[in-house]
Amino acid sequence: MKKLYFGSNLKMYKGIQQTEDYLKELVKLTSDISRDEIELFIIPSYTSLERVGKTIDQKYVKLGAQNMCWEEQGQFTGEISPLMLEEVGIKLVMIGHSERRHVFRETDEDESKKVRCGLDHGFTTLLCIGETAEEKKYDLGPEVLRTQLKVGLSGVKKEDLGRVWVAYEPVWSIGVNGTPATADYAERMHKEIKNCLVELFGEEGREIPALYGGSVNPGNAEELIVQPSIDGLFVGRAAWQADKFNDLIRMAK
Ligand code: G2H
Repeated sequence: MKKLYFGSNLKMYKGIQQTEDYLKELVKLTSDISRDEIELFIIPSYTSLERVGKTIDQKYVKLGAQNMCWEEQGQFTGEISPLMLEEVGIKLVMIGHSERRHVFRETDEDESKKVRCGLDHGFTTLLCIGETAEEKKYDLGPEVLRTQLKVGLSGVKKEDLGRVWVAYEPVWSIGVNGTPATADYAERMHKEIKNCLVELFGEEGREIPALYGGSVNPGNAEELIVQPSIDGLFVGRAAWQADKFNDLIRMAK
């Protein structure tokens, strides 16, 4: 049975105490689920990381950061250093979320430097990719994903592969105004992703976990997760209450 990945990005929601309460409840509710079968991860606010890094056992839920600078220190006002993230003990860093790319104008080149830096600092590095509605309209999704993967992962070496994850999050599917991808469309894009990963890294590339994200909800989680090229679900709104996320995981696993 293949291992499944379930995670949530808390975006700019939940303060320190709320995050800790949420994580404690989630760990408790999912305590009977084998971590060999599912990998659970949560990406909260930076300000919560120090507290939950101490109070939450990452054997049960990996903790991640929502972004990171590619330099260790320097004149980078407002950025967060990999050394600062190491200090709080997180295991994972997310790079290139659609909101970073589209609201904060990050480029594939930026994501590439961040991915390399995340790996150099020992983090599992989750690269997010996805096409816009306009690109989808002209069926440019596969081409866009290929570019984002080729540039974003250009610094990745074979020995890093166990620590690279990819999330496919079509921009048009994200958030309150998003429409979830159909299972067929998501599978088609995930197949393209897997093929591209094999071109880049050989057969081992196929083992890189590829997660689907974008308006995942209790109504579509199961049909998405059973697709052969989808290894996990990256959930936003539908995961922000621990009991709801627990139900969704159990429905899908
Ligand atoms: C996309 C997604 C979470 P939502 O960011 O990965 O959010 O599920 O709320 O569309």
